[in-house]
Amino acid sequence: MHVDMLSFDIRNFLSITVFLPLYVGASCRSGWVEYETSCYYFSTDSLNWRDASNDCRAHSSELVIIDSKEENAFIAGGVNNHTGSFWLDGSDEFTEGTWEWASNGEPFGFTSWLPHEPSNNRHDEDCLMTQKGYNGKWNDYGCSHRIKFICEQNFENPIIG
Ligand SMILES: [Ca+2]
Ligand SMILES: [Ca+2]
Repeated sequence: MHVDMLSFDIRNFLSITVFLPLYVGASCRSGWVEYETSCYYFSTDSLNWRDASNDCRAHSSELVIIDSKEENAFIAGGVNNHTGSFWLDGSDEFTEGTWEWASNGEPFGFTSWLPHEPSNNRHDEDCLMTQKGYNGKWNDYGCSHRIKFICEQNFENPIIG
């Protein structure tokens, strides 16, 4: 009886200390960061905006859509932990000056433009980016530049197919 009780306690101990941490850590894939209802990936490689968008889709995600001041602060924090510039999902390539989130066609709600942006410099800046030092502010930039990018996988609106 004493031995049975002991083995039962060990099983409980194992289930709590071994399986619980695995379960808690299972919601985002390795290398992705969880915030609210999404997992985010800060790329290490640099691609143009279209290739970056396709790379996110190949990993069941989209370039990041920033819906709120809080989400923007989270992204700004991540960007400040890296170097370089990062593509976001925003674009005005369909109608110049009308910014939308490309993956769902929704117009911008929350915005966080740098002063004097969007500038559409040289009439050739249709893609949204941010970078370390911008402190969460956004810039429009030429889509063919190769920079890093941020993917978002939203649990509430999962990408199908
Ligand atoms: Ca533009
Ligand atoms: Ca600009």
